[in-house]
Amino acid sequence: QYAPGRSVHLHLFEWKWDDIAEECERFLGPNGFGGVQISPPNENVIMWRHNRPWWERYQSMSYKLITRSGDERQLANMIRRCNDAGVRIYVDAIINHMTTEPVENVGTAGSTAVFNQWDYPAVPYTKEHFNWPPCFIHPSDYKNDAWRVRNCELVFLKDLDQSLEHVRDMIVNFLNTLIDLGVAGFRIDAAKHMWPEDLQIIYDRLHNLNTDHGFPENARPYIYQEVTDFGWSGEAVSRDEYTPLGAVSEFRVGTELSNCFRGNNQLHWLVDWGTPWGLLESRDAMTFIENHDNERGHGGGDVLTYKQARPYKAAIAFLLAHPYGEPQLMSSFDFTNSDSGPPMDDQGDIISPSINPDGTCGNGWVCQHRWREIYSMVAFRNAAGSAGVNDWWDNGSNQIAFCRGGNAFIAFNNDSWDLNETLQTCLPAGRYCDVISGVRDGDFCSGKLVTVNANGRAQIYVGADEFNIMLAIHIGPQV
Ligand code: LM2
Repeated sequence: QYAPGRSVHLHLFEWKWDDIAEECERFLGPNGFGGVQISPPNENVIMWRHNRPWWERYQSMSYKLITRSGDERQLANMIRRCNDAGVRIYVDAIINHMTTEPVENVGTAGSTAVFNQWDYPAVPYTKEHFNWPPCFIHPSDYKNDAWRVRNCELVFLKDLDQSLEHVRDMIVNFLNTLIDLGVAGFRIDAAKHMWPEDLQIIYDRLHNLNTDHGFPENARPYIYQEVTDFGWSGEAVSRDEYTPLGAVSEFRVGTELSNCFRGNNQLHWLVDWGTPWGLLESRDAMTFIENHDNERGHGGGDVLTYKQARPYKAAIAFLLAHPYGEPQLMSSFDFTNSDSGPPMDDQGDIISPSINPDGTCGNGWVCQHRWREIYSMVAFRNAAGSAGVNDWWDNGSNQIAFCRGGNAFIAFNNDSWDLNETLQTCLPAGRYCDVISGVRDGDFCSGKLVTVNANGRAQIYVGADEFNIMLAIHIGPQV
């Protein structure tokens, strides 16, 4: 559901609605980003006991639209402003469960609950709306028992029974309220812990997207479901059970590309990146290097993050340069403790990111999306459009290059010796500015200049010890 010419979305993890609105207008819209995934907008339990961890937002108290990110008015305003800037909003939807916090008992909208009675009056949910009797998911269930994965509690969170009409109604009302406010779709949190047939009924009852926000008539929400399935032998719940309903988060992408760009698997094998690697069909796959969980070691998966910037940027560049999948980027706050929440003051209020003179973020925010190598590759993907991969070249080791139709060309060098070759770039003859090593300012290029001759060929150089391992050029607007 992107606006025309856009192709990448970005998780602005724990950002406030007012800050997202500003970021859409001043950066994301002008730089061609297609969408933003926001943190859960519904009321969660406040957990001072753990110093307000990021994960309190995965403990729903009600569907009231009030959180640390802002209230309903701010949410609505942000969605309007982002849509006007050409940037769609996708909501992280927590519909599998409710909070289980046993000590603290006040939510971000002021609601209370009686957890040991399964009583959430602000929804309302009572005991009969949960899977009963309660049971807990054991690690072995993920291999042996799909029923328990779906009907027992995920980390003791109170497990809703989505086969019940009342539960479906509450969830559908919540999601339709957001659609009417102008969102373009949903990340379905913990989808593997719910039955596909129940989710199908919920999805079928969702409204069409709001035409007042620029969506075409009869447009359906884009739904991507979080299903961790690494294809290890004997997963009880398979990603393939969810592809008939919507897209699925393809966790293998981050694992495989992290492995490649760490130097543990040769880049030339990427010549057949996609289903031959055991990945989902491209149209079913929501792809990413890291998400908010595995970035900090929650939920398994050993992936590259902003903390290993050089190989991380290369993995992101490949993710965005290759046509496989619907890519999502992560924008993080800096952390050392995997439980710590976003930058906040003594009241627990989130501190906004500041913007440094060079365009990067301060106040504890990493803002990978403002790193040149990353936002430049967003423009690259937009320029490449729907073209496939052509003119693949490799040296049989860790130097690779390919074109996207006649619009875009990229080369990577993950070997310990220089890449210095005359390669087919597929671009019209001309002088191009490498968008990885610099920016173009009028006629001036602050990075490498690449001269493409009448045959589309150019001398490509990526030294083994350079700051980045890739070089990228494309037609159309460069940033
Ligand atoms: C998800 N996808 O399926 C989210 O991506 C993930 O971030 C969520 O876990 C999880 N499912 C539930 O929505 C996070 C976090 C957990 C945390 C839960 C609930 O990774 O560590 O669990 O949110 O806040 C925490 C404690 C855990 C405790 C639980 C319940 O870490 O030890 O279990 O709360 O109190 C007793």
